[in-house]
Amino acid sequence: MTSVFGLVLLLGIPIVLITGLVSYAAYDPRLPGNETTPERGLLGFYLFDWPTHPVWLYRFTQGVHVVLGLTLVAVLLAKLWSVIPKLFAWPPARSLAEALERASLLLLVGGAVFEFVTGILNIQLFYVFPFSFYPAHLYGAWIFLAAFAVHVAFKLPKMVRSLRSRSIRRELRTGLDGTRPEPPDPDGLVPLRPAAPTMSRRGVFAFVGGASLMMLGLSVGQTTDGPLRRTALLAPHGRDYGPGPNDFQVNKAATAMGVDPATTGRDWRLELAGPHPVLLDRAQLLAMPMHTYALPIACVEGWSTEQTWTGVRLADLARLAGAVPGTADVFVESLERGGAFGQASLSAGQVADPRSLLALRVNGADLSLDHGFPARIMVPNAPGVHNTKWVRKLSFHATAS
Ligand SMILES: Nc1nc2c(c(=O)[nH]1)N[C@H]1C(S)=C(S)[C@@H](COP(=O)(O)O)O[C@H]1N2
Ligand SMILES: [Mo]
Repeated sequence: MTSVFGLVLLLGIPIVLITGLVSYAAYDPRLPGNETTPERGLLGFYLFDWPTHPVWLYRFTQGVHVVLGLTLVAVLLAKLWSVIPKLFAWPPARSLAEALERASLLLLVGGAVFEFVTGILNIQLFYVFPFSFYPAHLYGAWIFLAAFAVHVAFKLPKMVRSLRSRSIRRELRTGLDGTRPEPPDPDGLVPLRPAAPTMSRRGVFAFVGGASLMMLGLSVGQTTDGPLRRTALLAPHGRDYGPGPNDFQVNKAATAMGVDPATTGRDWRLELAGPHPVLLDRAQLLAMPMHTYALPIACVEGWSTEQTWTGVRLADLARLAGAVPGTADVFVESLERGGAFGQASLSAGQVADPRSLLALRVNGADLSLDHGFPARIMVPNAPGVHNTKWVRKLSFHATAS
């Protein structure tokens, strides 16, 4: 039974790890203002510039990261439960190899629990831990990854052997009456004098599998648009967000982020910094060539939604400020005071993509204040957190190569 849970985790956890590291890369941590993990050193490596094609990629990878992570919670708990006697094994080690293995278990179990707990607290926006989520979740992931690799190296042969030792099909046909305790094993996982079984193995699988499917079913809807979205009962955000065309998910409301509505009115100006600094009001922006694209907002918390945005191309704004699209990245600053996401950098490739907008309207209406009025960034395939709302200033810099 432990091996079956182990196999499911062996298939699932690498996907959660890889999509998580992909998400880190999608933040483009090399660019100024995107750095959320100081002193990351080698652990902050990434191998490629985050692309703007296909537009749904981050929506997909981050949806998988969060939804699959939630789905695996029950399997992880069942796996830990099934090996709990090992936790208390005494003496702690009889050989150096065993000492190494047990030390790796501490990091394995600690790392897994830490990653799942911080991840779930984060998607619930429940910041009870006294440290910053991003560096902690990243560093925790590397520790967990190392311990996971050691554990797989130690246990893979045993897992294969025990999976081969009996027929899964026969096990699934065996009810409580036919359930027999495991024969004693050299590892001491099996009780020496087991009580009569109260549950069949297939019953345990049905229970754990059912719990996993329930988690999946109640959270996958938040990655879709359409009727399925209403089924995402485990998604923490509310369901009504604003009037008509603006009625879709809001991450952080304007008042919550200290955006003074007075600063978004007539006196608002967009500041363009670059070789030729420019100041524009909203009417001047609306007089520029407008472009409309359907682009998703894909939050690191797993939820995503595609809406139709209208605005000015970032490339046009770059040219207006005297920069050359394709050779300049941009540092975006918002009106927000105090929030962590009031500024972000976009790469030269993101600025140059014709679908990258300073959006003024959504679904045919002006942006609502909560969706970023007077203007917000919308970049294809960018993590939601880089679609800065309430934009105040864009600074174009020649990209360091
Ligand atoms: N200025 C500012 N922009 C921001 C944020 C913020 O907190 N402040 N949140 C970001 C995050 S994390 C996401 S997922 C998107 C959500 O956009 P929405 O609230 O319009 O759905 O906005 C992004 N833009
Ligand atoms: Mo987000």
